[in-house]
Amino acid sequence: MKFAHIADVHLGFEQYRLPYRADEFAEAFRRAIEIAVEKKVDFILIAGDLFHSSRPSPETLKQAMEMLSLPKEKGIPVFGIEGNHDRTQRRVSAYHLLEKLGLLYLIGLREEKVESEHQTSEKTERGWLVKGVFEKGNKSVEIHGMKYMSAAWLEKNPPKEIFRPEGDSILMLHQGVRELVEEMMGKLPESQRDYYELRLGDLPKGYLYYALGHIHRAFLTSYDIGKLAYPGSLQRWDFGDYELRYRWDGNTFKPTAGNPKGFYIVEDWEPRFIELKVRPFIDINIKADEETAKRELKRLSTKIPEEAFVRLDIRWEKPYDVSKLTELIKARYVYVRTRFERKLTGRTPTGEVPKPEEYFIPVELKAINLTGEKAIESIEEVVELFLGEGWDEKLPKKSEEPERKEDAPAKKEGSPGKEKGPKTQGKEQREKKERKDSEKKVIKRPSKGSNLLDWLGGGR
Ligand SMILES: [Mn+2]
Repeated sequence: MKFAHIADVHLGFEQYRLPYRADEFAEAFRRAIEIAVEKKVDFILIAGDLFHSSRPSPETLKQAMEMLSLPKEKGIPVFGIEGNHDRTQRRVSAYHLLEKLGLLYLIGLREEKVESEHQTSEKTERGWLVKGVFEKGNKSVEIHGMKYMSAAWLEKNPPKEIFRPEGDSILMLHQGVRELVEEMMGKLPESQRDYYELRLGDLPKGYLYYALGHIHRAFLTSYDIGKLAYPGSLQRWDFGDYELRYRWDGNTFKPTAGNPKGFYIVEDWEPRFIELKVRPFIDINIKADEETAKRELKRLSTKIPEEAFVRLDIRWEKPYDVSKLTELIKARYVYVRTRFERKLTGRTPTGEVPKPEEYFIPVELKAINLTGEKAIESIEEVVELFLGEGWDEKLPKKSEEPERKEDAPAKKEGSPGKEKGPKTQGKEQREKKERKDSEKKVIKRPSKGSNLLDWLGGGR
């Protein structure tokens, strides 16, 4: 028995608002399907987030239909579950459409019973549990699973009560598992609940393979008598999902390799990772003055492939024109992020050296950090920021240090350092509004050099 395990395809994702990135996500899926077919797998699993959106465009649907026709022509069944990106609260999702066309068998809890060449249904108190079935010679495999569910739902409906392995079985889920997320990204604070919905022990035992999706980094381990795997996204998700990271140690760049992208082919329950060649993402971190940054980036630029996407993360004490730096890097896309890292020399009325958080209200801090970035997206964000709310906000009193978002671990989807796009503005503003009400006490700003323009002028 041989099968492919693919997840987090994200068809239709125009990453960084670049339409050609959606084509590249589609291309990676096409390659994965072609390889699976070439290697003559018996069936293919898609563990959620085939689509980037629950309402894919006609063009995206057409891509999915074309690519899934390939295994269909060869008589290779494809089993799928919906992920958090492409599930719907309505009765019919894009997956139902693909199923109707005979391109995919949807697994999970459903209102109606489904019986087909590769599906069977069991009545449960939560509805019909539709399972996948594959038979070959005298061997048969059952594929259990369901779409992405919230932590709250899973608490009321433990997977152990829903799923029981029967013979050789696979469990397919699109969820984050706390222990595994922590193994990949480091220990998470108790408050950080949106990275996982399950604990490892919540997974029912006795399955030979746990085909997971949701975490965008490839990861393989064992669980009970089986193997547990996340293939990760087929394309790089963001600059936290880098191919290579160059970190400045004060003197030189230290390179670190990231994780490969691809999927698994599992033969006799033994998974083998199939790497796909995808667009390289390179993350460069530097903290240096303009002259050093220019010299070192020029030296580094010879190592950057032209097709790469590059993030240049600059920490500076005094701003300078970043366009001089981006010119040095010949890459397809360069995203610049700048951050102030400078000791303040001013004094608060009490005579202490203040922290920036005490000096500036959150919206000002944000504007300071964004100014100097030349990427279109950031400029839009700055404009939105200046037009938006938050400017009448008061400084927090000293004891209530505001939460520093930069220090929070990666957002969902396993991605340290995910950029905040303008789309998150609404939410942030709401949060600020809520915070505003709770902050009544105000400290006085130091009289000199305390406004935004003074700060941007630097070098007091
Ligand atoms: Mn995903």
